[in-house]
Amino acid sequence: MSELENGMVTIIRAFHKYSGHKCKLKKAELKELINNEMNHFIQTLDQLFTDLDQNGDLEIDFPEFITLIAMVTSACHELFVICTFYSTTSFNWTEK
Ligand SMILES: [Ca+2]
Repeated sequence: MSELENGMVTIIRAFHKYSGHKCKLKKAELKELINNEMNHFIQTLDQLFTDLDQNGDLEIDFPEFITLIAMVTSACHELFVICTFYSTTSFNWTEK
């Protein structure tokens, strides 16, 4: 498998590691997943859980979970692009 395909499998495995056979994450399970697997990217949970739970069943199914992964990956990509830009230019933070 390619590196990208391996990444997709890793996301699926992480979801099922915490959701188990029911394929849905309760808030405590999502908190455990974030604390153990994404603690460098996500610090708060309460509002995030409400925003992710699109159907309001107080659980996070895989489509709702993959929305979280897409949002965090997109934010990381934007940060990566900004960091790459500033590390490859002679930008001076003290210039006005
Ligand atoms: Ca839900």
